Amino acid sequence: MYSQGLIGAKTETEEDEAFLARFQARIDAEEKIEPNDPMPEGYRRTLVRQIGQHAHSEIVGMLPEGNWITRAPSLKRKAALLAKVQDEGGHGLYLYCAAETLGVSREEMTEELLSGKAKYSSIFNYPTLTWADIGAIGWLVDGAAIMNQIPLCRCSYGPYARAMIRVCKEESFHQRQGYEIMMTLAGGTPEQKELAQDALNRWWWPSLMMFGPHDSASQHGDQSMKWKIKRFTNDELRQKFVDATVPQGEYLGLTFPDPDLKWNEDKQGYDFGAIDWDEFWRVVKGGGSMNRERIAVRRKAWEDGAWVREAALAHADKRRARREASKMAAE
Ligand code: BYC
Repeated sequence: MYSQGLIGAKTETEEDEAFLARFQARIDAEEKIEPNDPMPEGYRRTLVRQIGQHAHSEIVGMLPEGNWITRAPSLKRKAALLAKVQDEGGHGLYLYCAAETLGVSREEMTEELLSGKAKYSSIFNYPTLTWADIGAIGWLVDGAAIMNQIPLCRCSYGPYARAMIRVCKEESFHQRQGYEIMMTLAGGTPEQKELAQDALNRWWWPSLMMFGPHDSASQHGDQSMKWKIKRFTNDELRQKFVDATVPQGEYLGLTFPDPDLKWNEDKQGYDFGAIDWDEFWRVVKGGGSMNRERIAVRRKAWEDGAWVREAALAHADKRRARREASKMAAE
């Protein structure tokens, strides 16, 4: 089974029944777990995996949209897109910091991303072919991200939960800017409306895949729910997303690429067609049309930035040496 590396996993933790029960009692009492608190090794590893994947997704997620900054149709659109992409860089940094509180370094996490051991969201392996894709990403991809991330503000691990509060506020702006682009295109010329429809057709199913495999195939789901890292299952969040998004698409006058999508009065939600899980796993395992390019671009950025990291460390060393020298002189 393809599985993400678990950086820095300690194997020496002693976790007897009493220790695990005490930890679970804290979780059940809705206490936040903080970096220096005792925690089961599995809890730490699950968080490193999830927060690491989340951070990588934000950073890789800058690429498909960054592709359109120079071609945005107006100064207003360019400024908004630039701000959005910068926000995503910021989200990646908060999340790397949150993961670092669990004893892994950003360098280690980056190496796992570049070597292909660590995953990032499947959605960013699809290409952005037209300007309408920027609207569809904001509306659907950020919309799905918000649906997934609002509950993470109540995650049991304090640093992750607190990072998510600001991330969600910014994602909400991203979703609105995307929907506003879609409204403009859908209310524009027939050609513009056609671009919006084409983008919805291409981004709908990959957006549903963002929530992860069916609950029955979700390896980590049950344990993460028990530890209150996740508050809803993959399928629950996917259903909430469909229910919230379909009326928004109808308001735009667009149609969804799913003949089985229909309102179900009994469950007070939409039924929808089968997801192509073969496509999902192919993309997750590196077979999407953009996987290679995304990693190649990240590798180049990491290598090109080596001198900046070295200079920053040298500068910090110099300042520390100066501070110590002046402290000794004063004594
Ligand atoms: N893509 O047991 P499961 C964003 C993997 S970015 C790739 O259900 P879990 C944004 C999963 O890692 C959005 N892989 O896992 C940025 C596991 O493999 P490993 C990113 C996926 O963790 C810029 C295996 O499948 N958001 O917001 O319980 C612009 C089995 O899955 C995917 C987050 O990362 C996928 N879609 O649940 C715009 C949110 N789905 O690790 C927007 C935080 C599953 O055993 N993450 N896998 O090798 C989560 O909430 C959870 O990790 C997931 C998966 C719901 C994604």
